Amino acid sequence: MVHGQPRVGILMGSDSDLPLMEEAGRVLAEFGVPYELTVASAHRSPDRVHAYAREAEGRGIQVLIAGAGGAAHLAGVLAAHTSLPVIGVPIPGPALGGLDSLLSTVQMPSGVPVATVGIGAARNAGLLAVQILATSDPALRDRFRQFKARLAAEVEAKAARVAAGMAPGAGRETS
Ligand code: RP5
Repeated sequence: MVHGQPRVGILMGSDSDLPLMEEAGRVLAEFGVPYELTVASAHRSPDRVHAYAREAEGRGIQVLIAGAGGAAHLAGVLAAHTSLPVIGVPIPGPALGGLDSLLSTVQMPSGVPVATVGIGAARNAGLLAVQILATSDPALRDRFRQFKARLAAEVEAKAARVAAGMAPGAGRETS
């Protein structure tokens, strides 16, 4: 956990979503971005969702990340009640593998967007939040550029291993 005024609010429909949604928090921590994390359900606790959305901006939150499964309306309801950018994470469930969550998160009406990442892609949600914050934070932008450079270097290393006929992962640093 990074100390300081939270800049990102991570919400999830149930504590059963926590193992996945914690990945978004881990990314934010990697970039030194303070965040808060809570449970609020669009259907089971609509008043809590409403209150959170109304108060978040005034508390200094700049981006919301919302993960929910099934009839996943959490991100959309938050977006209805705030002008903060909302990133939606469709949580995979047992019935339809997350397709239900994906469609109910992404198919927002015109005028009320939710930036929806892939099914279960909480890490990407964290990265997108970092990128949004980085548009007005040069130090964070530098850290994100370094992250992109590391990604590219990893691909170069993989290409070299493949060219050398090595098995996937062979020759990788272990630390
Ligand atoms: C959704 O229903 C939650 O976001 C969760 O993904 C799913 C199951 O919730 P629980 O029954 O585990 O509380 O609202």
